[in-house]
Formats: sequence, C-alpha cells, structure tokens
Amino acid sequence: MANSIEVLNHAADNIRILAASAVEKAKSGHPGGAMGGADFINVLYSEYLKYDPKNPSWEGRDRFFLDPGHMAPMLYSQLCLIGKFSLEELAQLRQWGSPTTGHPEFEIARGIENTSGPLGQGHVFAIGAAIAAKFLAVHTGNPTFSKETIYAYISDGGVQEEISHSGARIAGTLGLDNLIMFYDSNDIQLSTETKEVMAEDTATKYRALGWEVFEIVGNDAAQIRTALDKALKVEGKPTLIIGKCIMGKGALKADGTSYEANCKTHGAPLGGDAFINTIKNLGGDPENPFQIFDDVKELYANRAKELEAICAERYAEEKAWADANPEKAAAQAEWFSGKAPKIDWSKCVQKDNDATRSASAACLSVLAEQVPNMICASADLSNSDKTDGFLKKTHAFTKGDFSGAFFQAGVAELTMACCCIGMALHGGVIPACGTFFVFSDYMKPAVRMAALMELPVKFIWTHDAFRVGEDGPTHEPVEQEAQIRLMEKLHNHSGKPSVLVLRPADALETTEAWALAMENMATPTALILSRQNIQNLPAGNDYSQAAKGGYIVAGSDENPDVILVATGSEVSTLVAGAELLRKDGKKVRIVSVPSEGLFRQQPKEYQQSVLPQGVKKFGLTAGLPVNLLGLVPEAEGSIWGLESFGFSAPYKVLDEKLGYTAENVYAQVNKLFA
Ligand SMILES: Cc1ncc(C[n+]2csc(CCOP(=O)(O)OP(=O)(O)O)c2C)c(N)n1
Ligand SMILES: [Mg+2]
Repeated sequence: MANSIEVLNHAADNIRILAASAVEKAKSGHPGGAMGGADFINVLYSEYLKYDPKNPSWEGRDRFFLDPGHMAPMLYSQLCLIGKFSLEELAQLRQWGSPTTGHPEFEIARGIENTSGPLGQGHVFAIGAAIAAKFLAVHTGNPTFSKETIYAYISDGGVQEEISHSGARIAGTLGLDNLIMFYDSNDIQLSTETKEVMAEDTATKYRALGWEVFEIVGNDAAQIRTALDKALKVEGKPTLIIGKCIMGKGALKADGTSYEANCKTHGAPLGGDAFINTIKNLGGDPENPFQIFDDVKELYANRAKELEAICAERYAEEKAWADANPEKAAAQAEWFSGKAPKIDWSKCVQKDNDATRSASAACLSVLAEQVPNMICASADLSNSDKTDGFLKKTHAFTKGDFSGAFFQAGVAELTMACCCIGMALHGGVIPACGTFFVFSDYMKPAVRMAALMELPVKFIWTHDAFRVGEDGPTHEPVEQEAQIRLMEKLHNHSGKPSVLVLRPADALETTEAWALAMENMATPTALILSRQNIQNLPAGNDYSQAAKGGYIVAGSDENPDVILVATGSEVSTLVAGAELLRKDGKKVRIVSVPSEGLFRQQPKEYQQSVLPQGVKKFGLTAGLPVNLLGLVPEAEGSIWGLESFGFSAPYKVLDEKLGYTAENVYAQVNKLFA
C-alpha cells in the first residue's frame, strides 16, 4: 500500500468527474452523494477489496454491497476504473439497453453484487451475505471463507429506514466480524438537511447494538485507510465506519462559489456552467470529461497486479484444502453451481388429513437431512410456521457458532427476508424463511427485490386464511394471496413469472409443492400453507400433476356438468360439496390449482382439457374472489370468496358463517343451473 495520498485524491476526483459527467449527459441522476462517497470507494477498491479480475464469481471474493442505489454513478465510475464498464457505457447512463441502469442491477460479471434502490435493503443483503460466509466457513471447512470480508455502504436514508435497526441487531447479536459497513454521513438527504429529521447519536446506537464504531472524516483517504485497517482487526463484532462526507465534494456553482453540501446536488445534474466549473475545479476537461487520468490508470494497474498475487495465494490455499478434502470440494462446487439439489422425497412421510404447515414440517425435516447447504429461518414463529421441522434436525446460529443451519431472525420479517436474499446473493447456500402469511405484508419490498434479482429464496407462509379464527381479523389474511399472485403475473426479465406461488391442497400435495420449490432455482418461491387440518384429496389422486400448476383431482366425473376450482384447503371443501351435487345426479369435476402461474405456462391444449370453455364453473377461495377470476371467467360461472376482513371466532364457526361448507358449495353451484 505504497500509494501516495496525492494519487488517491486524484483517483477520487476522477470518480467525481466521471459521476458528475454521466449524470450531466443523461440529464438525470444523482451526482452529489456519488461525489461525496468517492474517496471511500476509491480507497476500498484500490487497496482493500480482494477479488479476481479474471474470475468475477470467485466464491471466496470480498463483496461490496451498495445500499443507496441512487449512488449508481459512483459505483459505475469506480467499476470503470477497474475495467468492468467502459467509459462509453458510463456515458450511456440511464439509456435504453445500457448496462449503466438508473440504479445498479445485480450482475456479478460486472462487479455488481446486488440490485439497490429501495433504501435500507442493500446493507441488510450484506448482513445476509456475511452470515452465508460464516456458514460456509464451517460447513465446507474451506479456509477461504474465513478470509472473506463483506463491505457495505450505507447512507443517511438507509440509516433512517426501520430495517437498519433490525439488521444491526442481528449483525451485532451474531457478532459478524466479517462485515464492515461505511456510513456516508453527509448531513444531506433528498429534500432537507438530515438534522431536520434525525437527532440521534448513530455511533452510540450502533455501539449499543454490539458494533465497533469508528468516526472519521469520510473524504480523508488516510483516515479511511486507518479505519479499514482497524476494522479488519476487530474480532467478534461487525464494524461501522461513520465517515463525515461532503455532499457534492468539489462542486462549484455557475458563479464559481461552492456548491458543496447542497440538497440540490442530490438528485439533479449540476447543470451548465456549474458543471463546467466543477469539472475544471476537479482537474478534468469539461469538453472531454470521460477520461481516466494516467496516474489513476497506473494505480489500478498496480492493484490488478497485487490482486493477482493475492488470488494466487488464496487459490493455492483452496487447492490444498480441496486436495485434502475432495468430497467437500465437490460438494462446494455443487452448492455454487446454481443447480437444484438432488432430494429423495420417498423419505418424506406424510400423515393423513394433516395441516399443510405440518406437512411442510415433514418436508423441511427431509431437507435438513438431505440438503446440507440449506439455511432455514423464522421470524420467531418456528413452532407455529413449522420451520421447526428443520430446526429439530439442526440448531440455530449463535455468536461464534455457525455449525447449525437455522437462522433465528427475531420478530423482523423484512430483515429476515433481506438477510435470506443476501445469503442467496452470496451464493453457495439455499435460504428459506417462514412466518404467518398475514405478515408477508412486512416482507413485500424484499420479495419484490428477490423477484427482480431472480433469486431462489423460499418464502414459507402459514396460517393462510381466515381459519386462523380466534386470533381475529388482524391475523387473518384475505387480500394477501391476491397480492402475491400478482407477482406470478409479473414477468421477470428472463420472461418467467417473477415468483412461483404454490398453495397446496393437502399434505401430499405439499410434498409436491416443496419438490417444485426446491427444483426452482430461477425465481423465488412462495409456499402458502394452512394452519388447520385438511382432509386428504380422494384416493388415487395423481399428485405429480401438481407440477402442471393445475390438474383434475381423482374421482372427478367424465364429461362434467360443472367444474369446481380452488387452491389450497378449499379444494377439500369442494370435494365435500361435490358429494352432495352427485346425489342429484350432477357430474362434477374438481380442479386443484396450486399455481395459476405454472398452469398458464402449460400447453394451451392441456389448459383447455382441464378447464374447457363453455362448461359451467364454480370457484371457491378463502381470499378475494379475484384470486380465481383467471380460471373461472364471470360468463362461465361464479366465485365464492371473502370480500371483507375476517372475524374473531373458532374457525369452524367462521366456515359456517362465511359459507365455506359443502352445503354452501351445493347451494351456489345449483344457482348456476337455476
Ligand atoms: C425506500 C426508499 N424510500 C425513498 C427513496 C427515495 N430516495 C432516494 S435517495 C433519498 C434520500 C437519500 O438521502 P441519503 O441517503 O442521505 O443520500 P444522499 O442525499 O446523501 O445522496 C430518497 C428519499 C428510496 N430510494 N427508497
Ligand atoms: Mg445523505
């Protein structure tokens, strides 16, 4: 680290010039924060971050997680200095088809470890990644994972977001000393100075949560270096480096006066003469600002050489480990391959007429035994959401002990989800997390990010309907299924439903649903499970058909007069209703649709064969009727759903009062024939 402070400052100015110029050219974006944070990111990349320029997906690399996605120009400019983006690409910031999107989008090959934009989530992804690294260190034994450092970058907005508290609690409680977070504390945010909304002592807060905290001048390369050196030596705690940064460092207004520490530079180009003055002030050429200075090129060329030596040493260490532990090395390769694990589901024994949450526990128990790189989490509900099926076969992480595979997140659903996302981003592990379906509301922003990044996180949501009963309407999901099913309709950039949503109809269909969830490495999966016991579907049911998303349940009649359609536990209510209808001589087909998204991906002929047009249809859902509207068109029948919040009473009473009985199915279907 013989770099002079002078060259480091020059490189940071280079980043400032590039960031401001990209925003200027795009006529939109955020220059101020990027200019303030340039010193930190430059010191990190030129002297600390360990990665292999030739092998971006090296498992043991250090990782950099950006939280404030609006600081994309800073990240892209930095990544230009290390050759991950060209200056031409930078000059195309925010344009159609350009890789320099408005906010960074996850792409390991480009050096972008996470998509960021919704403030607060990015740094919690880092916390999840740090947990994954700790897990892998123990579960593979590969020494490389103990050497990995996860760096996070947070700003005022991220610190203000509620999630930061829970993230910090978890990182502190688990003693994640492989995590170093830089806080770009520039006293400015989008619309005000931070002091108008934030009077806290952030350093004291983080110390109280179990962190080591260093406070520095965030634009001083020497202080950044010293803080990073100290942070790397901290044991048993995560570290927060609070850097007092200057928003828009080096910026000048059109009249040549300072444009620093000004909210206006948060989210708009510097503009005209202010831009020209700023670029000149930073030593750039306003006519031709997209350049990398020669000494900066040399700085990063030297770093590339250092990295070559660092990686050679690490690879040699990894090879020695792999030679001594060929089976573990093969397992590690498999874990990072992105392939679905092989599972022997014949080992999964289901009880008849069980609740699907308990059936899920049986599946999780098998997964705990057969998928050694799976991590299961719960937000303090493991005995209710039945993730304890997994927990009973392992133990929870504690500070200094990551030999188990269960992550007790505490009551923090969004944080739990973001940690699981971070684990998936790290790679090498398969995360799953559980809570009550009604509290999926607390997780939606993370589910959306997992969907956008196409990460195979498994969301386990139990207590799926008003049949939670006695707990009353606060705990009874009604509109939640409609919300999550929207994510099935929303396609990801690979053209697939962005989330696979499965609501199995009984215990055995739950095994199928879990098998589909584990095979799905391309998107997140949501499993929606019942609290109450459910009568098994009729004998002889071919559960393997659940893989088609919707199928005809055993015992259905040929050439039906009416087709009854449902997901989850309502299917068994339809089966009971069908008995009554058959007594009148009606021929009835029952269709279980655990996933409409999957069903709509089947050949049209298959869809037609299951739900032929022109045959009367009746749908039953414990959620909003819209859940089944795509399957039961208005012109062909009717849907019985819940159109209000639920009520507090034993669930069997609610079934009666709300019409979820065989008798009501009979009555409603007969109306179609009236
Ligand atoms: C969850 C969320 N809420 C709101 C926004 C919109 N937003 C983007 S940046 C910002 C202010 C951020 O201030 P700070 O983090 O201090 O960044 P700086 O202005 O210093 O660059 C806001 C409100 C967002 N991106 N995410
Ligand atoms: Mg700020």
